[in-house]
Amino acid sequence: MDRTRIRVFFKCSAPLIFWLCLLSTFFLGFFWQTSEGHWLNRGISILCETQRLSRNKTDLLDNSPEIELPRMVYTKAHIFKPLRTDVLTVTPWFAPIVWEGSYNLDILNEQFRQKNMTVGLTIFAIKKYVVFLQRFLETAETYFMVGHRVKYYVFTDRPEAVPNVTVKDGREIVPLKVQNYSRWQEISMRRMEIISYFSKQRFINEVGFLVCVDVDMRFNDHVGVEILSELFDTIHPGFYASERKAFTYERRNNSKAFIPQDEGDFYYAGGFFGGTVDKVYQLTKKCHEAIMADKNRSMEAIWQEESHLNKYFVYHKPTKILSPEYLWDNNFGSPQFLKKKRFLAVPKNHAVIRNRRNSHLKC
Ligand code: 4GW
Ligand code: MN
Repeated sequence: MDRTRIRVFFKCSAPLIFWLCLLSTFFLGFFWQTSEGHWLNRGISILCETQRLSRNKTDLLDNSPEIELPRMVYTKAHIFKPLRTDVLTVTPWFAPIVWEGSYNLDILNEQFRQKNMTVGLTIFAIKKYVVFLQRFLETAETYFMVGHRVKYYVFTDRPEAVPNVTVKDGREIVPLKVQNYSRWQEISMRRMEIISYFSKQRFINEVGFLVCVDVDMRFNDHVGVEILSELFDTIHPGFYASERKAFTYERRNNSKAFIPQDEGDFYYAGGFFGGTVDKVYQLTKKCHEAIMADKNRSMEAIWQEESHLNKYFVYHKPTKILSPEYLWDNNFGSPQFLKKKRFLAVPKNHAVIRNRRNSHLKC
């Protein structure tokens, strides 16, 4: 009797049980898919994430380019024979200071060649300063980054006045039109804004390093890959031996360029700095912002963008420093320690070209 009852019960409810099972499987599946908070689900996604991350890192390890030097024969360095004994060749934060005789160019050239990079050189030739272009570019072809790829970015308000200098294979002159400003201080300072803008828009896709220099200059000796590093600047030829108090930093404390008397390492020149595109972008952007902040309070730093650059370097130490060999002016003579004058100021006919500052020429 009981058995038949049970059989009848099952016969009647079997379809119901069947549908119930089907429905619950469906709902379980649905919640499994959607509930991010489910502990099992969370566990699985964490597992996937770590696997994905570690796979990316392994890819990086496997694909990072190897720089391997060929057999090279050269005089080895010697612990008790410093390459230069007369000048400082490293800063207390371990940045090299580049002097003639302190580096092996063959090693550096080979390492750079294997990186397969192009160097961008930015110059500004606004208004009358286009007259400096011909000699600048010709001497750069003889001395600047010889054997490597170079893009000369020439910012000018007169692209038609950029001379047609023939350049070697792998090198190119790129005129870029910019507006001119009526005040020379503005022309000088706006370089920061323009370099930061173009770094983001263009340079980052075209070159590995940027070198940003004045145009009223000529190359007079080798300037090569020994200068390249993440962030570099040149010691100003007027202040290489000066004490801090003699540096012409901005000393008014309401300017963004203000540097207190007891801070600062060197007086850096605004006419020769550079680095990787990202580092030059950060530097020029920050200097431009500081210049604009000053402008909004009707201030202008004593040496315009050079003052802001010096401020930046107090708190963002350069990774390499160029000796005054890389930015010299014959008005400072020919001191013993200066083995080469690689990049020289072209004397300006101030009456014709400009009517400006000479007070840097004190030493
Ligand atoms: C005064 O009349 C002027 S004009 C001061 C700078 C002028 C100027 C500067 C200019 O008319 N056009 C121009 O392109 N520049 C750029 O700014 C040029 O690249 C130049 O090398 C740079 C800095 O000016 P500068 O070489 O005359 O500055 P210092 O004397 O510090 O080297
Ligand atoms: Mn200059």
